[in-house]
Amino acid sequence: MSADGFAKCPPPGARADWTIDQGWEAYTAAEHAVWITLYERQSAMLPGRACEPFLRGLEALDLHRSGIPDFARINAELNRLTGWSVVAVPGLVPDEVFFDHLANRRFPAGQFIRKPDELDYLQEPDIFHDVFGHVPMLTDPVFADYMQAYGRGGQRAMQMGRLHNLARLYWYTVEFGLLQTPQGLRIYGAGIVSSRSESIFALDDPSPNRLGFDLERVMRTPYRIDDFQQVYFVIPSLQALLDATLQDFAPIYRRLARASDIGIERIEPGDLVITAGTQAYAHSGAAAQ
Ligand code: HBI
Ligand code: FE
Repeated sequence: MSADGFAKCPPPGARADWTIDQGWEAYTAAEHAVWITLYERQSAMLPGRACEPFLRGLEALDLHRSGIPDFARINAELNRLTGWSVVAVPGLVPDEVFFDHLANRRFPAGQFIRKPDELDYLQEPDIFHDVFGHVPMLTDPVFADYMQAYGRGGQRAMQMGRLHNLARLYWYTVEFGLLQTPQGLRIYGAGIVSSRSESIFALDDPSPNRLGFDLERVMRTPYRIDDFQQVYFVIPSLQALLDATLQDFAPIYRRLARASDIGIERIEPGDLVITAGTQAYAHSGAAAQ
């Protein structure tokens, strides 16, 4: 095992880059039914909540047609739109492997699907989170470039010992990001769009803070992996998000080495406050301990 808890070698049956065959023919009717249940639940609630690029991507890839999507089919369209493709992996892969795929416009997606009795709870990202949650945004040319930039930045962050800072950027954008639009706040983060309860909480609940996105501020903010977020960061546009990554991160990492983290509930003097949350949910017994 390496420091991040992963074996250095791919598991038996996986290739050197940790990819496996999707094995689409082997999914059972029960597994397809789980996809369809989740798809119908989420797609019904997302109009007016998810951003337009996500909803357009979902349509363009026709993700619901026959249950769990066949990567060969969606890759034909995804490749045509932005040059990205989806590759199957057994589960979480080591950071450097993950970054290498993203830097080459390949999104590693879990091959397995959650069980019918755990529709809302997941320890490792499955095919529904990865494909329904992440892949629609990869049809947007600007977001597609952002994900690649993140992959390229990963190697650099590891060399400089600042991976935890870069991982926060991923968390608060790719997983839990909100977008400001003329019609109001919309979701683009995969962790939100793939969750029934968080796609309501993130937009409507008075508990969390919603703050304007600032790259360095985000990199100083820890996150929670066990429950709804206590703070969401709002980007003014996908282009602004991409632009923020088109700079040398080395000076930022040097400043971060001397800066302290910002408490997860804090609102700082320089923050653009969209919602000052009550934190009622986080402080109630309902939150995970
Ligand atoms: N592997 N399959 C998979 N999916 C992820 O989202 C993922 C991963 N390995 C590492 C990782 N994410 C993160 O730790 C990095 O983004 C920092
Ligand atoms: Fe994810």
